[in-house]
Amino acid sequence: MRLSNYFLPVLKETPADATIASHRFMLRAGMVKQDSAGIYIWLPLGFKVLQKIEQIVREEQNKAGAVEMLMPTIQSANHWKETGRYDAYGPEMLRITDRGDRELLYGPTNEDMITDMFRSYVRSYKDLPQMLYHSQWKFRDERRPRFGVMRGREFLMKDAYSFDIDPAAARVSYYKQFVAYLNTYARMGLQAVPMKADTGPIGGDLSHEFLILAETGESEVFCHKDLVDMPPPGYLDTDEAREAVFKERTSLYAATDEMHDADEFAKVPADKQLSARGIEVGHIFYFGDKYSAPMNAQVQGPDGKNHNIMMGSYGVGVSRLVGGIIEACHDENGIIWPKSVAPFGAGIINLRKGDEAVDAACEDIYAKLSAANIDPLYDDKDDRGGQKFARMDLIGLPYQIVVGPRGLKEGKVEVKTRASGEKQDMTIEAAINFITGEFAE
Ligand code: 5CA
Repeated sequence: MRLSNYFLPVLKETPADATIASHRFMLRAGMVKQDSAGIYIWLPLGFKVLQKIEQIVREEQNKAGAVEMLMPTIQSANHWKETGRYDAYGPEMLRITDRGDRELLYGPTNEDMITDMFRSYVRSYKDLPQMLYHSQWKFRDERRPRFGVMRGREFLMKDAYSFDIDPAAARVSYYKQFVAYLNTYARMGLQAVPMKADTGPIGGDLSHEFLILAETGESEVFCHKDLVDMPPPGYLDTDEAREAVFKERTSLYAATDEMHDADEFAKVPADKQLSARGIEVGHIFYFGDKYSAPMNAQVQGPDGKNHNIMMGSYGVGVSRLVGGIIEACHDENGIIWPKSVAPFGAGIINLRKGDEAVDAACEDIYAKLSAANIDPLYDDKDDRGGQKFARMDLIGLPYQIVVGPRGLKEGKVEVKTRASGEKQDMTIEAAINFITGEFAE
């Protein structure tokens, strides 16, 4: 992409109402624009990152055996009345009436709808287990939308739902998602710690939140330090292996403030006690027949009798993660994207537009990085060098290639690694090889 053709409305001033780094940088880097409280327009740069995160989540869900679908944003109130959640959900739910006075709502989650869908097709245990998911916009009329996309009113969530014949089989599904979550966040450069959690309005008795540690996190968390250093499990192909990972991670103390037990925490060796703040980037629930029982969603078992379907649901805060990753990865100059979610792989800075040799070198680099699928952003604007450097640091692409007349005379360009700040002079060929090599890892 050539910056002269792109829509990147970078702001010089720090917006006054943005108190945390991710919110400030998302506004300044032209990633989002607030349209009304907690509702954002995703500008091209922000939308690209959102899609990359969604794609990583999708690939890991598919590996876990979940099948993608799409449910609507607008739901009939009838599903929610049947499960008893219509009144229970309270003012967070945006309730809508259509022209025929039918009650609708903008979905805050989809347990009720998917249980209704599922019961209308599936009758036998032979059709189980099943795991379905979608990424879809949700609406929750939060009392205090804040921190930009971190606590929005409209937000993108990946929600998956599992359907099993009995509680033992349902736990197998839960473990699949548990492992998939650890791998999902690791691919985004994040260390997410699973913590025992309250089930809230979703319900159920087994639940974990996945939190990344950050000073600006909304939740207070307590955990065993070792959990923060454990590597992701990677792809596991047996139920036993997944259960072992679940047991390993949950044997160490980790809880959010609602579930915190000071006496249990005191048993953790003092030098391993970590109390910190965290951002909840995912939440998984096993809730058995909480929805299938009132909805009469049953299948015939091997015993010939009808059984309530045992269910779980599994949410990832896709749009929240854009902010969460920035909280974890930034410095005073701007964002430092992990390679896997960076909106462009590298930036090319032309320091002397109109200079024939510099323009030609930039075009050459642009063509070669594009051909290597690095998806470069070429700053071909007329601005001053200082402005270009500041803008490129702010938007946080992993690598920058700076092309100026002086270096070119010696056949060199400068390659900057955004994360370390390290600068190296190289030939164009070496610069292309270096960057493509970094992405091949
Ligand atoms: N139905 C279940 C799981 S599918 C559910 O709704 N879980 S949840 O309420 O915990 O939401 C799942 C994830 O969505 C949360 O972990 C969080 O990362 C994200 N999320 C929740 N509320 C918001 C919000 N207001 N703004 C941005 N992200 C949110």
